Amino acid sequence: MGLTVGIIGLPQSGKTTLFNALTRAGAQISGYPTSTVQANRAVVEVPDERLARLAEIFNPRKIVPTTVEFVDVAGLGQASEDTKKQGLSAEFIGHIRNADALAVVVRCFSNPAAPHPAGSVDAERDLNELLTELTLTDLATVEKRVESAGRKAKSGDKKVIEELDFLKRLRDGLSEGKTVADMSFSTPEQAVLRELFLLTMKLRFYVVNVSEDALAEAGTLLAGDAPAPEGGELACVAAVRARARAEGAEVVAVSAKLEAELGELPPEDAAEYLGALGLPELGADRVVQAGYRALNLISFLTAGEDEVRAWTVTRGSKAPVAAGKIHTDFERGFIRAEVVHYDDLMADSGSMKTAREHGHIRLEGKDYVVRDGDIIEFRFNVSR
Ligand SMILES: Nc1nc2c(ncn2[C@@H]2O[C@H](COP(=O)(O)OP(=O)(O)O)[C@@H](O)[C@H]2O)c(=O)[nH]1
Ligand SMILES: [Mg+2]
Repeated sequence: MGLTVGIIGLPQSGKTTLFNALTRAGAQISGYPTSTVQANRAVVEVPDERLARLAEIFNPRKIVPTTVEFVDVAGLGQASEDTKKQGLSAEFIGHIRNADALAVVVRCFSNPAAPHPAGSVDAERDLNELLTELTLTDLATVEKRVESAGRKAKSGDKKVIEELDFLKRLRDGLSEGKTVADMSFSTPEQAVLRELFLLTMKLRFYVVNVSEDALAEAGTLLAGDAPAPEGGELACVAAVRARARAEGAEVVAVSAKLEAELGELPPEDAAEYLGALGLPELGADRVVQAGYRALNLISFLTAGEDEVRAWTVTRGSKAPVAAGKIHTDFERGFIRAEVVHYDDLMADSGSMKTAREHGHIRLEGKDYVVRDGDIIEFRFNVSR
């Protein structure tokens, strides 16, 4: 485990509603912005229909999906004059410092019962405000490091002096409105940069929160290249699409309120209701999957009598690294991997015997790059 996605966004954008939809955790939804930094945390299973299919074949004692942790953090967009000068509070940063990616919730729905704090729906404005707050917070983090490095540099330590120069350059860049992505850094500088855990450097993806009625059209708009409609909810969706594409980021549309309501139904009823709305799957599932893609993760699978299970690795990982996810001994004593791809096994009617006859079961060595959907059995020897 250990993957964490921080849900951020302006007040009343639907963060907590989405969190509840994702986790069915029943966290308190506020009808008004709260002034303190609250955080809800929950671990969510990554939906993977392949597990159920494999379970039919292997009859395991248990099925174990892989997981992602979500953290819903309030606190953005409630900037007092102090926050505007100093960035977001240490408490806010503490909650998302260790997040691997940020899910940025943008409000496009209108709801008279829960008005937008700025009085109107405007994605462009909201996105600018969000990014400004994140940048100001990073600037404050860097300022603090400039001060402490400045004190240490008095000793004349060459390494500290270099670090100070770098931190000052970074500070100046950020205060001119540049982002970290706009600047370039040497390898040692990048090492210092990573330790700063800057918020604007985190991988991020966008979640557009739309009304139930606009959900299907929003999905189509996000998937294609249709021009931005003028005004209304879809214009809002198009504005988020433009921003996400400019950043090369993922974007998904959900109706958080609908999702949260569906989450309270038994799964079969929810599926039926979704079908009636003409929607293929829960938006919550798409959010989890977008997080997975944003983090550049893939799943490999293990299957046997004991369990059918999904495991997470970074795309491009080699077989021994994947083995190490299961047990460090597996990585240390890695000999080879017996691999059959899920799609091949299904093409062979789920029969390992047929897969073997068709040459679909491969023996792979330590340089094999694991693919999403590989079903792997590792051969290892711990005494080596
Ligand atoms: N109509 C509509 N209302 C929503 C939607 N998502 C959230 N809301 C409402 O907006 C208000 C704020 O939601 P909340 O999740 O507390 O926002 P947060 O401040 O970002 O955590 C609540 O009254 C929600 O019921 C949505 O998709 N559609
Ligand atoms: Mg909230």
